[in-house]
Amino acid sequence: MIETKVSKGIIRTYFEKLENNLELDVAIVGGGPSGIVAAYYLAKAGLRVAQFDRKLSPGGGMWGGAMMFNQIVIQQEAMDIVEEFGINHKPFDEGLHVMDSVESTSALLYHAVHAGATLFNCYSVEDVIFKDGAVSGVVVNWTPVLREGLHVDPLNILAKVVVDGTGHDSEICRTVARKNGVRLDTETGGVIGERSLDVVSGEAEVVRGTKEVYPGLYVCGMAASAVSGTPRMGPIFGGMLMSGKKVADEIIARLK
Ligand code: 48F
Repeated sequence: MIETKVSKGIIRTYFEKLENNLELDVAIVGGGPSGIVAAYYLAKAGLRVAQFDRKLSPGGGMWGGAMMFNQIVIQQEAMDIVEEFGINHKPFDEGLHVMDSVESTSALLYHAVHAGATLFNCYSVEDVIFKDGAVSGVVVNWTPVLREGLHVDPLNILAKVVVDGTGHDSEICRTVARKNGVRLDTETGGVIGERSLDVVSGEAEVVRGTKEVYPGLYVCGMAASAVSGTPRMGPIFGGMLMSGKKVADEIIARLK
């Protein structure tokens, strides 16, 4: 019967997909622009990478442009990444380009999955696996389970490295520091917290702060700004794309 064939098709292939992603090279937490760019380059390099986003529609803060005006700005420095993803763009002012935020977000998502990254939406990463003094995977649960406050245990997924791409809250770095009493590679040893807006310094510092902050734990995007205490930058997205590429390059150099 076609009715149950549809159900079987979904159930069998979904659980096959989940089982194939229980032991990863890289687990990326957060499906914002920096994490998606990282997933794309990591998958393209042949690594087994899965990305987890708690929302139904990953893409983070890129869909809405600024104040829901669905355009974004990217500086010249990051345009090679925009070209790699085939996103339409228009020069706007010296060194600045504008693009449609919906086209941009969907292009990043499409190319990451098409390159071989697996995207799990509606998954919240509620903890990490912490073994022998290193971050070694993620602990995931359904977002609705956590929203409803249901007492349901999560599932465990091993990964050689974990990337915190959770945006402004840098949830994974906070959890690792708080639960395990360890020092991160920051000035204070903890998550310093994001500073107020400064576009030039924010864009430069987010890329600089993209690094391994604890054995097995990397940070990218706004989470990197929050962890190292550098300024936010608003709806200019070049730094996010470059941060995603940098974290991928560092992990590829380590794992390949
Ligand atoms: O914040 P977000 O878009 O990440 P980003 O790559 O980009 C930041 C920009 O969008 C913008 C900006 C730069 O111009 O200021 O804000 O740093 O997306 C983060 C994603 O992580 C998901 C969340 O749903 C969002 O889509 N996320 C956060 N915490 C968790 C999570 C978690 N614990 N488990 C799963 N997903």
